[in-house]
Amino acid sequence: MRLSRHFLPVMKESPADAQIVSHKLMLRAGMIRQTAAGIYAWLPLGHRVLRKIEQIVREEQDRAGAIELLMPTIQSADLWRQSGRYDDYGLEMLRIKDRHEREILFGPTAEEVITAIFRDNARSYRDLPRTLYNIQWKFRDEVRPRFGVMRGREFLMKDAYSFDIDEPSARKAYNRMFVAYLNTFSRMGLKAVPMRADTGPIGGDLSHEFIILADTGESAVFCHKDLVDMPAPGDDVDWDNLQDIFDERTSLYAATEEMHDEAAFGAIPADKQLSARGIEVGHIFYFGEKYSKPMKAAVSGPDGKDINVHMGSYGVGVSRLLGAIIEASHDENGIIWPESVAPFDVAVVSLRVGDAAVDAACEQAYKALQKAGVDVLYNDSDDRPGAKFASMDLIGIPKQLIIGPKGLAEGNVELKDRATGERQVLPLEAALAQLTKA
Ligand code: 5CA
Repeated sequence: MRLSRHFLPVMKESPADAQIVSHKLMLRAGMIRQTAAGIYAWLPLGHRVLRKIEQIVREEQDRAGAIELLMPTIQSADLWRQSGRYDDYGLEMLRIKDRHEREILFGPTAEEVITAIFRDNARSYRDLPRTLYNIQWKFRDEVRPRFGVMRGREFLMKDAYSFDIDEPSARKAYNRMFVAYLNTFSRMGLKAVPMRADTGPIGGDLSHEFIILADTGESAVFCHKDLVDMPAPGDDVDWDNLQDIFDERTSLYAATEEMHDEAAFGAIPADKQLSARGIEVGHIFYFGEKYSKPMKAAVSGPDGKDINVHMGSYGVGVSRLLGAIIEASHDENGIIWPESVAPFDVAVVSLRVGDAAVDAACEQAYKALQKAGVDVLYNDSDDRPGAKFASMDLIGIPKQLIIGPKGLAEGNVELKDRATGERQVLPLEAALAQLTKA
């Protein structure tokens, strides 16, 4: 992508209406623009990162055996009457009437829709177990939308739903999502701690929130320090037998404010007690027959008798994750993207556009990197070098390949690492060899 043809409206100053660093940086880096309270347009740079995050979430769902589908954003109120949640859900639900005065709504979550789909299309115990997921926009009319994409009204969520014959089988599905979540967040460079959580309007009695520790987090959380640095399990696990991993991760104390037990927390050795603030990036629930019973989602068992399916639901805040990653990874100059979610892998920065040697070297680098499958942003704008450095640091591309007339005269370019600030001076070929090695 050539910057001269891109749409990247970066801002020098911090916008006054943004309170936390991730919101400020997303606005300054030209990633999002608010179009109404809690509603954002995703500009090209933000959209690229959103897609990368979504893809990691998707790959880890697939690995855990979940199957992707796509449900609509608009749902019928009738379905919510079947589960009994229509009146209970309250003001957060955006209720709409169509031209025939029929009641519809913009989905805040999709338990009802998926339960109806499963009910109407699954017949027997042989259709179980299944976990279905989609990545779709949700709307919640939050009282106080704030902190940019962290608490939006419209936001992108991955929501998965599991269907099982009984509770032991449903717990296996829960454990699979539990492990998939640890792997998902770890691939984004995040340390997520699973914590016992309140189930709120979704229901059920088993639930974990996945929390990223950050001072700007909206929830107060309490946990054993050893949980924070536990590495993710990885994909080399037996997906049907994850109980040991689940037990290992849940035996140490970890709870959100609503579930906090001061006595149990006090029993942890004092130097291991961690009381912090956190960002909820995922939330998983097991609620058994809460929806299947009122909505009559049953399958015939081996003996021909109907059995209500046991269900769980599993959410990831895909758009919220952009904010969470930036909160966890930035410095005074801007965002530091982990390579896995960076909008581009490399920025080629020309220090003198119009200089024949510089232009030729930049073109050569740009083409070679593109050919090697590297996502590259070619900064061929006519900004001054200082402004270019500042904007490339601000948008957080992991590697900057800086090409100027002085260096080239000596046969060199500069390769800068955004995270460490480390700079190497080396011939272009050597720099390209480093950037294209797998
Ligand atoms: N049906 C369940 C699981 S699919 C559910 O809706 N769970 S939830 O309410 O906890 O939402 C799932 C995730 O969406 C949360 O963990 C959070 O990361 C994200 N989320 C929730 N509300 C918002 C919001 N207003 N803005 C951005 N992300 C949000």
